[in-house]
Amino acid sequence: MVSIETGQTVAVSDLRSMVAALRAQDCLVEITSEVDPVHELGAVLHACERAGKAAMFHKVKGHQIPVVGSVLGSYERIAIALGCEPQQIHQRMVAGRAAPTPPEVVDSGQVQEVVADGDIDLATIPIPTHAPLDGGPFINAGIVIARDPESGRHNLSFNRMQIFDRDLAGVNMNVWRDVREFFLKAEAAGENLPFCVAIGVDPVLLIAGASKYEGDEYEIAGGLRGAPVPVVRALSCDVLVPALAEIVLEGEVLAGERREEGPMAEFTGHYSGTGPQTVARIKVITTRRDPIFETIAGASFEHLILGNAVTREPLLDAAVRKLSPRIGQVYLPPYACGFTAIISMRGPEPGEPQTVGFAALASHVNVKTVIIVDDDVDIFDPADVMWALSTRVRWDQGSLVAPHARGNDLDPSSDENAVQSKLIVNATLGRGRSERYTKVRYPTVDLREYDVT
Ligand SMILES: Cc1cc2nc3c(=O)[nH]c(=O)nc-3n(C[C@H](O)[C@H](O)[C@H](O)COP(=O)(O)O)c2cc1C
Ligand SMILES: [Mn+2]
Repeated sequence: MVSIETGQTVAVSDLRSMVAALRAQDCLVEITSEVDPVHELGAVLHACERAGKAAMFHKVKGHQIPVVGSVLGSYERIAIALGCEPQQIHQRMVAGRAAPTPPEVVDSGQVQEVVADGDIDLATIPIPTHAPLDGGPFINAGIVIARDPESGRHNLSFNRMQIFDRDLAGVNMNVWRDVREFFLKAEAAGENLPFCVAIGVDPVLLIAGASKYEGDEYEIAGGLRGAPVPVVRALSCDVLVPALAEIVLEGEVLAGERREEGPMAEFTGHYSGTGPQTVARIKVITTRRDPIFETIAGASFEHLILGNAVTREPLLDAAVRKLSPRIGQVYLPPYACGFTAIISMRGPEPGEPQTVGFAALASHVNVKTVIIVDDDVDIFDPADVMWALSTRVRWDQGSLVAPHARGNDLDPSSDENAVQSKLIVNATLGRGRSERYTKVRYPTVDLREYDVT
C-alpha cells in the first residue's frame, strides 16, 4: 500500500496502479514531447534513470501506445512495488519466496479486451531500439511464460526478443535457463513450444520473472504480493497469463529454427555479440483497451538491480548461512553487475571466511569475486569495502583464485565457453589482529549545538 497526497492508499496490483503510485511519490518523469523509438527514447530513458526516476513517454513517434520505462530502476521504486521501505526489500524477498501463493484462474481478463489474431504485425507496438549499437528493436520487459512439457509447471523469465519480421521474433535463451530446457525437450520431440509474453504487468511479476525458483513461478509473485496473481487462459494455447497485463503475445518457439540475433547493450555495460538464437512466431496479440507498453533499456540500472542484485541475494544469503552462524549481511552490489558478492561476518573462525567464499561462489554461476569483511565494515559503502581491502588483506594468505570455472557468458573476462577464474578475498582481520586493531570511530556530534563561524 502506498500513501498518496489525498491520504488514500494505492494498492499496486498491475502496471497502471504502479504508475499511479510512482506519480504520487514523485518518482516518474512524464514526457509529452514526441520521442523517436529508434535511439532517442533509449537515451531519454537512460537520462531519467540516472536522475533517479522512471519515465513515461506519452507521444512515441509513429505510435498511439505510450511507453513506460525504468519502473523498477531504483531500490526506492522496488520498495514502492512491494509496499515496504527500501531497507526491507531483502527481508521481503526472502519472505516472499518462503510463502509461495498459487495464482487464481479467472474466467476473463482485461488483457483480452482487444484481440488481434489475423494479420499479426509487431510493428504496431512501439518496441524501441534502445542503445546506439543495438541490432534492432528488442522487447526487454516481456515476461516469457512457458510450461515444462513434462511437469506442466509455469516458468516466468526475461528473454530479450529481437523483432525480425511482422510476426517473427528472436527469443534469447542462455544456458541455465529453464525455458531453454523446456524448449529443448519440445524440440527433441519434434514439436514447437507454445509460450506467451506478458508486457506491462504487476511489478511483482517482473521480480518473479528475474528469480530462480524450482516451483511454479507465479507462486513467488503471489508470495511477494501477499495475494494470488489473477491469471486467465491464453486464447491459443494452454498457458496461463496475467489477467491484468497490458499486452500479451501468444505464439510458439519454433523447433529446428535459429536466427542470427544481437548485438544489444547488456547488463555488463558492454554490448553482447551476435549469435544464433531461437525464433518464435507470434499468432495472437491481446491487449487492454488503451494499453501501455513497458520497456527496460539495455545496460540499465533496472536490469542490474532487478536481475542481478535483489533477486539473487536471497540465494546468496541462504547458501552462506547454511555454512556459518556468524554471517552478518550479504550484498550483490548492482554497480558490480552482480558478479561480486560482499559478505560481512562477526568474528569468523580461522578458515571460515574462505569456506563461506566457496558457498557464495556456488550460490549462482554469475558470482565471480567474493569479498568477506568484518562486521565493522559497511558493506553497502564501496569506500568502506575498499578501505578493508586496502588495510586488512594479506594477499598471500587472504586471496584464493579458482581457475577455469563456469561464469556468465557476457562477462568480458569469460572465454568463448563462459569459462573464467573466480576469486575469494578474506578481508577480515582474523584472530590476533582483530584484538590488536580497532576501527577508529569518533562519537557523532550535532554541529548545530556549536557556535561556528
Ligand atoms: C531485464 C532482464 C533481461 C534479461 N534478458 C535475458 C535474456 O535475454 N536471455 C536470458 O537467457 N536471460 C535473460 N535475463 C535473465 C533471466 O531472465 C533470469 O535470470 C531468470 O531468472 C531466468 O529464469 P529461470 O531461472 O527461470 O530460467 C534477463 C533478466 C532481466 C532482469
Ligand atoms: Mn525458473
